[in-house]
Amino acid sequence: MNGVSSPPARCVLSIAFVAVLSHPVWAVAQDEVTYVARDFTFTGPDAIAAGMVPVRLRNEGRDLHQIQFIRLPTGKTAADFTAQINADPSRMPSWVQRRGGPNSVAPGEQALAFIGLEPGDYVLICGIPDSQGMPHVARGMLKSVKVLAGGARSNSPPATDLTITAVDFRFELSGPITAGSHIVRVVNNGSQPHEVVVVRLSPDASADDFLNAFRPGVAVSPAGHPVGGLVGIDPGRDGFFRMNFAVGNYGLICFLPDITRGAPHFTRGMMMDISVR
Ligand SMILES: [Cu+2]
Repeated sequence: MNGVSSPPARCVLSIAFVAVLSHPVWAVAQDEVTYVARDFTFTGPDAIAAGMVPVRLRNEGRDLHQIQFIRLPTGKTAADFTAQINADPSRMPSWVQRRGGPNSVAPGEQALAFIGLEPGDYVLICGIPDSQGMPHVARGMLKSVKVLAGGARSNSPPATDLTITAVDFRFELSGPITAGSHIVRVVNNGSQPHEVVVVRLSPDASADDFLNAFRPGVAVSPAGHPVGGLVGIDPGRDGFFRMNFAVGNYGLICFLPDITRGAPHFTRGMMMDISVR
């Protein structure tokens, strides 16, 4: 620009400089992102580069926690989301776009999920109920995050050797699960959002026993305890979670509410007993 030293150009430059300084400075996470859950907050990056994002959740609280990534559609804000949750904590706004996340992480534990995030405005929430049945998001467990285009992150999915397919209303496995660490792909081929909660069952207990013994806010029952999984994804989407399976019995459960009836999907049969060898 050959007019840099002329007064009008200098004026333009200084306005631009002020605009940059007054804009929030994002540290955009390009690699694995880690969020810490406490009762009842999330701390972690405010901005993430778009692509296939490895998301780690470290639970430093005393209750089970998850991160549900929710993409806000154009025209909706985190304040709109909060207003609707405050008005009716029992259901999510119909316009949320569920993008998954690490599920059901016990106190002192951590978990890793891989989810595809396109650019946009998001809220991270925990939908797990407290002992009064109130989802943690209604107690303030929500964080606004921006996903930004133009980063160096790839869209390549992680290598996986096991797929759980969710349909309305059951799970299908691509094959038997062997003991050891796996990256599990979850595909939603249904018409509603679905999640996978993995439960480590006590010897001789079934997923049904776990659900009969389940009480909100109590992570461990005589029948078993949740050990991970993938939070809700919309129909047609997939996501991944890492799980170290031991020999024994596990249950897969979807707790998401039916879109019309409101009852959890497991009441319509969306649970599965599996045996790891
Ligand atoms: Cu479901």
